[in-house]
Amino acid sequence: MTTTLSVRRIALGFACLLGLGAAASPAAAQGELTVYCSVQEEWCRPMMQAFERSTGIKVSMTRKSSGETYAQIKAEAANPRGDIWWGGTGDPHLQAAEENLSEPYQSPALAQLLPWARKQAEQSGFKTVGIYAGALGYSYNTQQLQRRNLPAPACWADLAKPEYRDEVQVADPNSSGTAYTKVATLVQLMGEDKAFEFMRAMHRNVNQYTRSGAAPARAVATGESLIGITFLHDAVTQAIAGAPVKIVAPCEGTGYEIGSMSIIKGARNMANAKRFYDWALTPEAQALAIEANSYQVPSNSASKVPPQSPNLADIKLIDYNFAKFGSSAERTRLLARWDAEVRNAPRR
Ligand code: S7P
Repeated sequence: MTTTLSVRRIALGFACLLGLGAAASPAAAQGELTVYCSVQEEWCRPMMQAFERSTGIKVSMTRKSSGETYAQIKAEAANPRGDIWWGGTGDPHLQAAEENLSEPYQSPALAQLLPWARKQAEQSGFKTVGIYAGALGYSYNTQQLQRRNLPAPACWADLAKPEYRDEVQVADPNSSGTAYTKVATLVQLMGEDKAFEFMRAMHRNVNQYTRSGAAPARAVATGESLIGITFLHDAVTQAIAGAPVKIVAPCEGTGYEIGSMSIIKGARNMANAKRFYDWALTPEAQALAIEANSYQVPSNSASKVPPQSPNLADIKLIDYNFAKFGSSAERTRLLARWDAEVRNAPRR
């Protein structure tokens, strides 16, 4: 169209006058991408750098926990600032999908994904997709355990015992996807009222509700907390770094996450968001996890599962109901109940 063309010519003229045409880098030529990243910073950074290197697209990345990122995307819905949300537990991605905060997309790579990752896409109307999986559990510091002459915990039920007063750390489920997975897991294992009774009893043993889900694994590694509830792969990262930690898949059984990725509805850089999406599902991109000491099970069937990853087949996993616990009504209701009955419960 003439108007557009003439505007472009004028803009080009100005760019040449200012010398911008000659100075433009290949990255600028390829445009930009804003990524909200919900895995650990140590994995977010190399992932974005590798995408920039392979495409020339300039990435601006913000790292936040899963619940916080969901809340940010919701708050920005009228004027979206992010293009793609990569990583973080699946439930808030599913809630975003239901609330029409994410864009449907069927990547050509879908066919290469493992069934659980494809199912995550199908049940959200292709508004999110599985990128990795990992089981929930806890770790404890073996030196501290010995020093305090305490018995080794092996079950969820142990974490409410009086001998572990002030010894348990876990994140706040409002900010953290890991901690919401814990709430949903206990509800599915015990029934809702019993699970809340258990969480109120365990509350007396909690020394801190952290913002980030993986922080308790680091606190266990340094001996700051005896026990930390996290995904097992986050505790593996600490064990491999040499920390004196023992990793526990609770005896009653446990839940798991399907770490997910979603394109944000109204993304300003939609084409680049789809490019990132396709790239992030390749075995080459998924292999970057191991280099960043992240030991989730990757979703592409051709990706190598790190030998250090907890073997999901050896863990008593529940049949986690992602449709129910990732629904807007259920997640909102359970978080409100947790705030009212657990967070604010007396500790003595
Ligand atoms: O990267 C490790 C990991 O455990 O972090 C993600 C988690 O959602 C981020 O932490 P929050 O609990 O703070 O939301 C997991 O998806 C991932 O496996």
